[in-house]
Amino acid sequence: MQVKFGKRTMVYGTDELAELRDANDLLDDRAALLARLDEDGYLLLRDLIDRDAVLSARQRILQHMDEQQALVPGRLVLEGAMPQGGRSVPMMGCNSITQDALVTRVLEAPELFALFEQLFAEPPLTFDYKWLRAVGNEQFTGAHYDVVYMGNGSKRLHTTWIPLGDIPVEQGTLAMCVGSHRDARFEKLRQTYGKMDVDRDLIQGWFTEDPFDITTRFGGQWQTTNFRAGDVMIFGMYAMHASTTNTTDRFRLSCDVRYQPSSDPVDARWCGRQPHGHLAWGNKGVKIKSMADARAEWGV
Ligand SMILES: O=C(O)CCC(=O)C(=O)O
Repeated sequence: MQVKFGKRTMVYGTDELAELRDANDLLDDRAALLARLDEDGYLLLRDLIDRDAVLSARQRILQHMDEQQALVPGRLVLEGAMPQGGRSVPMMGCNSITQDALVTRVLEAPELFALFEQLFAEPPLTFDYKWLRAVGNEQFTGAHYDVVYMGNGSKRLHTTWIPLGDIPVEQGTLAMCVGSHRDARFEKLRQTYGKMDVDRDLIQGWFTEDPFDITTRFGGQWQTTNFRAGDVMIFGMYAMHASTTNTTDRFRLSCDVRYQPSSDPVDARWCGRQPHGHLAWGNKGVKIKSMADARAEWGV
């Protein structure tokens, strides 16, 4: 099936955009889960969070967007219909919608706490800041490592990507470049781009908008899947990821949240009752170095 990934069209289900594999059969085996995370760079767990809870959170978020007049008036709220040429609606942070009880039930799900306690062999903590997204038509996320945004604390920080609804690939799904977290060909990338912090180094965050720019230079394989409400994806700070492009007329709702062992240092930007967020990056008047210039300096 043809889908859009960044600005390219490619065929999902082939080597250029293959299928993620789930790790559900390993769920009761900590050593096997850790080995899979090390091997693949991610864990896809189907139906981990109670599906009805995810659908209730979705409905609450759509109601909120309706109140903000972000949806098409008169169209069924539950469809998440976006206005013509609909842009993404930012709802990130620690705010009334991310802290709504129905939403918190999912973003700070007991199922996630139990899973991370199993993985870390100690109680986890989660950032208060939540990256809640309603991604609009023709919008996508470029390829990046998360460490450039949130690498000032725990080295064992993990991202959990939560689809808030059933999301087919053409609506904008998370895609992983499998192999990027450990293949030797990515080492120079890890030692250059991977050492950056967007607030300290004032550079663009995305390494590239072109998925093939990664695979032709460094290798790895892009993989994604059709997600269902209840599924989650877990990965570390050095797993290159992006999203496919939303070519539908409905918002793609998802949230990415972070978990780490509670005894590790914490990146203060993302925690507290009113997390500060980025310190300089994205602020008006702050000059940001282009990724093209940075890449020329690094030679990657
Ligand atoms: O949902 C997206 O479009 C991007 C997600 C992401 O970059 C992340 O989970 O770290």
